[in-house]
Amino acid sequence: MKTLGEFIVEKQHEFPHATGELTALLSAIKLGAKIIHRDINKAGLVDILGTSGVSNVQGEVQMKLDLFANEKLKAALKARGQVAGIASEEEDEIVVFDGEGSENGKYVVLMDPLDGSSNIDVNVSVGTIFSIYRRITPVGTPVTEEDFLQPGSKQVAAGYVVYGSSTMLVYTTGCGVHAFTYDPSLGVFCLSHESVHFPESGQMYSINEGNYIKFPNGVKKYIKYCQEMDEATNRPYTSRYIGSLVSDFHRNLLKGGIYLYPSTATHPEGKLRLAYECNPMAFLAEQAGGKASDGKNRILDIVPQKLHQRSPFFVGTQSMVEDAERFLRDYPEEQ
Ligand code: AHM
Ligand code: MG
Repeated sequence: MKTLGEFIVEKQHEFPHATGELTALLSAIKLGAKIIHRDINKAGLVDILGTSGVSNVQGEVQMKLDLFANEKLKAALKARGQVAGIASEEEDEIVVFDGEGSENGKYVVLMDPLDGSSNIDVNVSVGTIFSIYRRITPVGTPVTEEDFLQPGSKQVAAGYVVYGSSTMLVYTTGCGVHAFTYDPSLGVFCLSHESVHFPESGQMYSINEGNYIKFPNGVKKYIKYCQEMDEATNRPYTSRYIGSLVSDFHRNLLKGGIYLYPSTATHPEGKLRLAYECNPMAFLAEQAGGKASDGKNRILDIVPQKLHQRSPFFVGTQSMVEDAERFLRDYPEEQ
């Protein structure tokens, strides 16, 4: 049995100038994940379910557990000196860490502390998503928004924790994707899936079909394609949608499939946030032999203009994402 801590230290040699700082940073995330795991598992027993009564910058009601997860992760990251600041789906602005030498941290972390929050109260899987960049501004000075508006291709590491039937942490540092299952009795994440790869082909599509009427033409046609009978391509595909990006992505990664959150008539930019959701998932997808796109462009090439920027999102098995892109090209909007 190999623990996450052991595995990360072992992998350090893949980075010729490694100083151990990224290792320490990942272990802060690991600690945050354990705390969130513990509290999610007793959420029904303590007064932590339900809404907090406040909204985040995007006007969405924040659940108490969202805020809790945000605070715990922030504290874990601040306690080590490697992180100079964070940006979070739950914070309006970037959070610049000050004091205790934080300005000497080389890294910034962008995170969605608890994604899929509408699922919390009904005991359905949720997840934590994180994305790590090397800062652009000089070490020793406070970080600025510029450090957080880097394209996803600059990520140093990214990953997620899925709090499902078991809790798993999945991460990449650009050398493959590795998954660790949490053993609560030991309090450690154990390596369970090394070098995870999307299967060559997939048979699952994940999309909120309730929004069908609002989808672009190409997406409507692609959904119909998924539902058609065709022996050669094993269609019709199976539809699976949890409404929790981390869980939907995780299932598709292991079984083969595509997750789609396109633009809609009411949300032309889609729903998911480029920095907190799309970029980390795109980095993982590519590292696992998959693909991530906004329908036209590679997600990791998009240069963000705003912190909370949204993007249409198509991610999963490479051939399936390419099919979806083709449908978007072939069936443009009627003028
Ligand atoms: P959140 O960050 O507010 O939780 O929203 C993101 C979630 C994703 O996890 C999920 O895939 C999607 O929103 C579901 O949206 P919808 O309910 O519109 O299908
Ligand atoms: Mg989210």
